[in-house]
Order: sequence, then structure tokens, then C-alpha cells
Amino acid sequence: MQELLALAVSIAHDAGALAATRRAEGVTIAASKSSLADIVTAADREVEDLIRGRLREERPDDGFFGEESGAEPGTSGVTWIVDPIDGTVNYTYGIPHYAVSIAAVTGEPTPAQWTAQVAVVHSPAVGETFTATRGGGAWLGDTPLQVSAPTDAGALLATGFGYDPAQHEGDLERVRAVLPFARDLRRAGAASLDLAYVAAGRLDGYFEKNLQPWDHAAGGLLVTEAGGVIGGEPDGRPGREMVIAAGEETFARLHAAIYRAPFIAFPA
Ligand code: LIP
Repeated sequence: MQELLALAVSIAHDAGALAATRRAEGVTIAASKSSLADIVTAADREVEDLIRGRLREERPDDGFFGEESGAEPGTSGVTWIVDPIDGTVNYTYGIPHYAVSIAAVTGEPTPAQWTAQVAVVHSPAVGETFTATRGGGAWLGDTPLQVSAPTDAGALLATGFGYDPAQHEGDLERVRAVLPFARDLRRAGAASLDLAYVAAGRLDGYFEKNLQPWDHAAGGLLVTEAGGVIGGEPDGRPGREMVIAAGEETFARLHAAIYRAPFIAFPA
């Protein structure tokens, strides 16, 4: 586990340095995906190529599942779930809030079936690296992370709005449903950092619909290793239908507000 973590941190730092260099040189949009707003830059592709190449070199039998270059099964039982630049729109606009997100999972590489073993979320613009290993806790550098406890002041919540405008009415309904117990809401634009901030106690909770597996694979382990809960739908697991992350009490309130029903935890 520690070897996998050390490799993931080393690769994330090199990938983050490349992303920052390309950002400083000027970013070009290479294509749009699910909608005109859902963009991919040349840097996204170049950074994922770096990550994929390093992993192929160091761990040739592992599987890979990346946002920009797709999936390739392995034979070792370990699959790397990678978002080379999470917060692509921020990155393109020059907003210094984006991350390299790398997770190593075992089992089938789908959110409903994988078991996350190692997680790294690296924020190049800020110089912060969040890490976790299964059973080994979550860390920011050498500082252990712990999710927040509720306060009478209300919960500082974060969310995101999908690239598909047709989803936005539902997004706003969910915001209306949770605001009664929120102190405020943040929409920062990078799911992996929203999850890392929940793990660090910088946010009290996060929820978002339509996330891709690579958006939450690493951040989800940060949250659970920091004493929090990651779930959503379908079947109470985080998935495209919904990702919810928070400390236990705030999680239950978020789930009840969003689904107007109590949350039944799935078996760990
Ligand atoms: C983004 C997420 C963000 C979400 C965006 C997009 P990308 O990932 O990090 O939370 O609101 O719609 O999915 O596309 O920057 O890798």
C-alpha cells in the first residue's frame, strides 16, 4: 500500500507540475465532449498521457481508467482511476482551483463494485497534496484529516452543476432542499477538491449529481478515511445518480433533504 501511495504521489506531483507549466504558457481547448461547456484541453490529454505512461512503466500489469483516454483492464487486480485535471473549466479560465486526482482500486473498476485502496488529490496551484490509504487514515502532508462535526451555525455545504443545462432545474431543487440547514453554499468547480475539503473539515458536506467515476474515486477514500461517509445513489453507493459526502450526522441530513427519506447505510 505504501509503495502504491508513494508512486501515486510522485506521479501526481509531476503531473501537477506539467499542468501548471502548460497553464502558464496558455491553455488551448482541444475539444468539447457531452456539451459545448464540457471541454477538454490539450493539457488534460498531455497530463493524462504522462500519468498513464509512468504507471505503465512502473506497474505494467495494473488496469487504467482515465477521463481522457478511457479504460484498459489489467491482470494484477489493481486499477488506477485518474482525472488528470479535475476542474477543467477553472483551469481553462485561469482560476487556480484544479487538481490531479489519482486512485488505486481493487475489484471491478466501477463505483458500485470497487474498493479504493490508495488516493491522492494534488492541488498544484496551492501546493497541497491530500492522501489516504485504506485503513491508514487521510492526510494533508503530515497532518491527519478529520471531517467536521455539526454546529448550531449551520453547515457549510458545496455542490456542483452539471454541464447539461437540462439538469440545472434539478440541481437548483436540491440546493433549495438543503439550504434550510446550511450556513452557506460553495460551488468551487472541482469535485475532487470539494471531497478533499470535506475530509479536511474545510467543508461540512458536499453533494453533486452526474459526477464521473474519476471525479470522486480518490476524494471518496479521503472522506471515509477522515471519518466521514461517502454515498449517494444507486443503492446508497456514490455514482452518476448522486454523490453525497459529509460527517455522519450531516450526511444523513443531506440525504434526507435530497431524497426526503432517511439514508440506509450500505454495508462498508
Ligand atoms: C468537473 C467536476 C465538478 C463538476 C463539473 C465537472 P472535470 O470535472 O470536478 O465538480 O461540477 O461539472 O464534472 O470535468 O473538470 O474533470
